[in-house]
Amino acid sequence: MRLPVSAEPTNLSDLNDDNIEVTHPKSWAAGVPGVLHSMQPALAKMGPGRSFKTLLAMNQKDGFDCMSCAWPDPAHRSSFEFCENGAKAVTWEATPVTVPTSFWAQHPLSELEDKSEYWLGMQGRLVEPVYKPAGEDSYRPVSWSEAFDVIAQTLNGLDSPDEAAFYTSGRASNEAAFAYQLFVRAFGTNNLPDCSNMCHESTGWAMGQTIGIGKSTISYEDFALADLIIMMGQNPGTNHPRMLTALEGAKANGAEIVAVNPLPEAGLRRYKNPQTMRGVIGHGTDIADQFVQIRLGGDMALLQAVCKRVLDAEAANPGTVLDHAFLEQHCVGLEELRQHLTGLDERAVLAATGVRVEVIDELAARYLKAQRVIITWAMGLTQQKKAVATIKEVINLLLLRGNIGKPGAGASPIRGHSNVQGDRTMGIWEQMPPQFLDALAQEFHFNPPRKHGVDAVDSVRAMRDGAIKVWVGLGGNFVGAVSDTAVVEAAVRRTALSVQISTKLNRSHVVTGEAALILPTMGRTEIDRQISGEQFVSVEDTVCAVHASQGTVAPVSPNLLSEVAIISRMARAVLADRAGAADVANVARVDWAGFEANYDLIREHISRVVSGCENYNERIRHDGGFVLANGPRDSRTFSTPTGKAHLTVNQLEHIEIPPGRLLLQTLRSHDQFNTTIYGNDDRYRGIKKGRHVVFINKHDLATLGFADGDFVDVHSEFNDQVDRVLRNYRLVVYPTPRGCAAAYFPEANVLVPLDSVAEGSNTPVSKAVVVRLERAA
Ligand SMILES: Nc1nc2c(c(=O)[nH]1)N[C@H]1C(S)=C(S)[C@@H](COP(=O)(O)OP(=O)(O)OC[C@H]3O[C@@H](n4cnc5c(=O)[nH]c(N)nc54)[C@H](O)[C@@H]3O)O[C@H]1N2
Ligand SMILES: Nc1nc2c(c(=O)[nH]1)N[C@H]1C(S)=C(S)[C@@H](COP(=O)(O)OP(=O)(O)OC[C@H]3O[C@@H](n4cnc5c(=O)[nH]c(N)nc54)[C@H](O)[C@@H]3O)O[C@H]1N2
Ligand SMILES: [Mo]
Repeated sequence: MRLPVSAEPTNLSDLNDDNIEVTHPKSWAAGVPGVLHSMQPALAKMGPGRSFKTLLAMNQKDGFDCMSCAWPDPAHRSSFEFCENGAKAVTWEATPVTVPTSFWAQHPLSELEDKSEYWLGMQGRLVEPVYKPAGEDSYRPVSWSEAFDVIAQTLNGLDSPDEAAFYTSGRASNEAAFAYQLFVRAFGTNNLPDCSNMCHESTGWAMGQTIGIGKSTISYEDFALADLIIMMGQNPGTNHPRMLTALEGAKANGAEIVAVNPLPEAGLRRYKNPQTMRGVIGHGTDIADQFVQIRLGGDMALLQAVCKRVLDAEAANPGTVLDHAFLEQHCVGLEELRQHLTGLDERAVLAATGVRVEVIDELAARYLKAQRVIITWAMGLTQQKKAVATIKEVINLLLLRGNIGKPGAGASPIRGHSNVQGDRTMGIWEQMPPQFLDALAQEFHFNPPRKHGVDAVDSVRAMRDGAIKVWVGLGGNFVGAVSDTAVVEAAVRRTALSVQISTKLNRSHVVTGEAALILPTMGRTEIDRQISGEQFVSVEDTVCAVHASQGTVAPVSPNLLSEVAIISRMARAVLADRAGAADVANVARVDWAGFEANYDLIREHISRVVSGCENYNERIRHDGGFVLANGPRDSRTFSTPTGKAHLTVNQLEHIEIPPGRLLLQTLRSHDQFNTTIYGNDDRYRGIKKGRHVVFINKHDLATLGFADGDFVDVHSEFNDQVDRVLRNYRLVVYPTPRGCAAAYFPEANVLVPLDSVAEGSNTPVSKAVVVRLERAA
């Protein structure tokens, strides 16, 4: 099929931050208006053929995996298994608009630097490799082989392989991720930071240390079997819209649902399912039976208070409340936890949570009544200073009544990027365990480095200090996504070379090293034809199900390479020159050209290296793929040092808000995917035509002497002398708890100090920034 290729980006004139419109927040999410709304731009730009080829193939067994989140597909899929935001993601990628060759000469970097993420993304798909030599202000088109030569020369000219870092964003397929980490480790470093460092890293540590695995202990079917689902720190109506269908199903089976969130998010309240008549014309389903409107960072206190009530109930009626058989056989630490919680300061709990005692009692009563409980969570829990400890409290609460490893119960982090979990399984981590490295060594006959690499925050520090000189990004937009924008921008500019493997332009292409390369790649919607025929890739969703994904539309340009092809060619170019070392020669001799020609060859290696992926090529071809083994879920096996699940004691702590200050969370609007801005509206929160807003409680407005609609400068306060500020933000009165404000990321990353990180996971504290408001000049 020949595609209509146009150089015309979207008209940007209707995006105007000076005319922000504010209406009432919505109380319901999704529904047919949402889906229809989302189809309009797709139909208009792609034409009906390309639209339907993508939208109808999304999440189908022979189609591609939607890249908008890691929510799983039900076994029985309707022909419409997609949501508004999935449709936006697909439309954004499958657009036939491309960046023309003339663009690069017309737009020097000094000009592109002032463009917004929205403008950059709207220029269209990248279709040719471009290079910005050191000292020049513009990119210019280069051939693929020139691009790989630049990378090989620069990497091989470094004093140590640890002077380079290789980032991964969670859209890379399992095949790309596996090939990438092999290349990086053969090159000689574990510097493999990834988006997960900024996302669910706290989850990985908390779950790993308590139950021996950093992944969800439930499967999709468990939602239908649960009788209580507690959703913490998550906005599914925008970020995991298909989850609402599972919640609706759970409710139909009698489950109760509790939402714990500072904001009354639309999807937590009512859901109109576009796939049912009730959703089309009816009132929809009321989702939450209880809404716990918690203060930012108050979850640890809430969870401890509920655990305490569970233990008190047991003390009042010994032998009837806790799951004694489970605790005795599978857990350690009960006595210490009991001791610790005896001294729980209830006043501290009320101060931290900001909720009334009856609200906590009600939640505890629901928990005690339920036989099968699922707790889900996302960024509201993970991006906190005490995130790891808080998630350990989630595990405590579940363990007390045996809610792990039985049907309809478990701990379920809801992951963000559609393959962020799979990338980890494939070895994208700066500190993969020795078993993985041993298997890699055995398979490829080389000595992978053992020294841990840098994560996201530490890689910024290393670039800032001149210790990392080359940055390679497999997807993503690190400059836009990580905290402390001014620091990361200066850090990246210090490097000798930055390389981005990308589908579309973003901030990481315009804030660069001295020299810079952009390598354009195919997206997941596109047909990936290689010498041996059409390829598929594989991905893992948030409940550990691994399945195939295959594009359905022609690539936007014949000049594009797949991610696997780019990585294979990069590996060949770089490793050939390093093959002096005998063990590197072994990896240089690996059939990289074969990897590119036929992804089955990569999967053969995966099946021998990655535990749980045995017979990968065969099992990935099963209808719907396969589910990875999971000790806690399948057999209540906990691979901790004791072989038991650990109840843990965590010291209660919450952030005191100094007088006259607010605690600010940074979150996503309905019109964005991370740093990708689809539009300037946040429909469910009632915001139109602008993103420069601060949501604030009406009492705080009065106390601080402001009015709704006032414009302010937002200064963050941290124990360093740096003034971090966002200028000219409109105050919007909003039902957020007192003392708790909110603004959109990525803009608000300016305010998040690099050194403000979660204890134990090094994740930026994006959900609790102390700020001061000043009237805008
Ligand atoms: N359409 C769309 N889908 C996406 C994404 C996207 O940007 N757009 N991003 C993807 C990615 S990578 C991820 S990680 C996920 C993110 O999914 P979410 O975690 O839902 O994303 P956020 O917008 O960060 O929302 C955080 C939620 O936590 C709440 N919260 C904040 N602080 C606290 C707290 O202290 N306690 C509690 N209990 N709640 C709190 C906020 O009010 C908000 O509802 O979504 C994925 N899916
Ligand atoms: N303040 C604050 N900061 C945050 C967060 C927050 O809540 N608050 N959330 C954090 C979280 S949860 C995450 S996951 C990170 C996200 O960090 P990243 O994953 O680095 O950022 P994205 O915005 O998802 O990356 C978008 C870019 O990926 C590229 N891309 C899209 N599809 C493909 C593809 O198929 N292949 C390739 N190679 N490239 C592709 C496009 O060029 C696009 O511009 O941000 C984190 N930063
Ligand atoms: Mo994420």
